[in-house]
Amino acid sequence: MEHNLLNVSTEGHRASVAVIGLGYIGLPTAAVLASAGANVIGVDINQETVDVINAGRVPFVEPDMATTVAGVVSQGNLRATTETPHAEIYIVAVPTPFTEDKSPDLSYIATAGIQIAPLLKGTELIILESTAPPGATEFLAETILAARPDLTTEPDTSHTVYFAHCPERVLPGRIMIEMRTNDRIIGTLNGNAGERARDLYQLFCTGEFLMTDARTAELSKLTENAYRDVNIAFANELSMIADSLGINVWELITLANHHPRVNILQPGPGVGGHCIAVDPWFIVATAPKQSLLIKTAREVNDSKPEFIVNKLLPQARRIDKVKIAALGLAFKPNIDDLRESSARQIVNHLADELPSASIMVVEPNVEELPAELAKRTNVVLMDRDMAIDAADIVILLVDHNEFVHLEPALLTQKIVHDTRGVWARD
Ligand code: SAJ
Repeated sequence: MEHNLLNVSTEGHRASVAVIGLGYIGLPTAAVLASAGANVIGVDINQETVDVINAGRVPFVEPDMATTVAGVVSQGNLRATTETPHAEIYIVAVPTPFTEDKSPDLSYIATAGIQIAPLLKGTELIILESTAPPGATEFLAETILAARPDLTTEPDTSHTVYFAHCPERVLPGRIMIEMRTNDRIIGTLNGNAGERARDLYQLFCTGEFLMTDARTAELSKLTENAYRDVNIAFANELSMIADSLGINVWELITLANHHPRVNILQPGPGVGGHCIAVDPWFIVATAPKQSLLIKTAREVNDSKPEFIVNKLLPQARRIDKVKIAALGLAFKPNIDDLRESSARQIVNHLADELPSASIMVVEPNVEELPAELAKRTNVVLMDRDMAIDAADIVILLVDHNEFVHLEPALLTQKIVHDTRGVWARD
């Protein structure tokens, strides 16, 4: 039976949904909604992104997304545009970066609001999906109402616009699965916005729907990522303690994790990605006096790339024209996402410190180096075996499958730094 949301418009057509921002969350959301039968218009400022999608292709790698996008575009259920259209439901999935001083930058949310405002007729539902500090949904509503004083958030009038916050919690690499199966938190700002949002997500999501207010929904999303950041910081701090004592941290954690109530995460070269390395700062910015542990955890994780570089430099400086194979550039295994990547930071730092070195980057998930590395004369992108063969020092930065299942003989007579504990567990 077709869900009634697909028929809610007064003309008897399927409800139109505009997804603003076709990035790592907006595009899969638009695709999954369209594959559930909704009439979806994706909006992005980047003409190239729009063209690629309209051609049925994808602008970034995410398992299983390409086939879904190709299908919904060819069926006409998803089309992309740079012009914000009128829609009955808007999903705002724009970036929320932080500024130099680590405070949240809500300018993309403001711009989305300013573009939507003139199109509204009343009764539309606007869902903020972007991860944002408590109060951001109110900020979006205020931005729109400031531009359209004839509209209101008072429920049940023909001029009411409805607002909800529905944070996404999908894991990059598993987005197409988790989008359909994860539980979803839905925060209502006014009226029945939450119920309407739930009806929409129920088109494709089989998870449980957890209803709350917008501010609690905003803070829950940040809490989840801060929780993970604090736990990774514990592992990273342990790795630095163990190093100072000459103890193998991987063995240490394996032993401690045999305790029935201990479950320590894995240390690494730092915390990357655009979520865990960013979101806890939104809590710190909102309640600075109360978030001492969360702030310290961020600092511990942010200090880890430099710790790794400082371990490697003295060895590298002892070798004339040293050759370093740097395995991995993504922020985590088996994806091509280089955002806030610690591996990338480490390679840049090494390249700064070792001008006469040859740094051979191996990243099987990208075809070219990011611009800041491509322009360096001492960094090249290379095939795995060739790089390792030529290297004096091998540093494992990302546990991509290609590196985990490496022939151990390749590493004999190399100086090896394993930041992920893939080869160094024993
Ligand atoms: N990492 C470690 N050690 C670990 C686990 C992770 O060093 O034991 C590192 C990873 O290598 C990576 C970083 O942490 O650099 C983050 O990776 P992740 O896999 O923990 O998380 P993300 O950033 O890919 O996705 C997170 C998820 N949040 C939680 O698990 C609480 C995901 O569910 C969210 O939807 C996503 O953030 C988001 O968009 O906010």
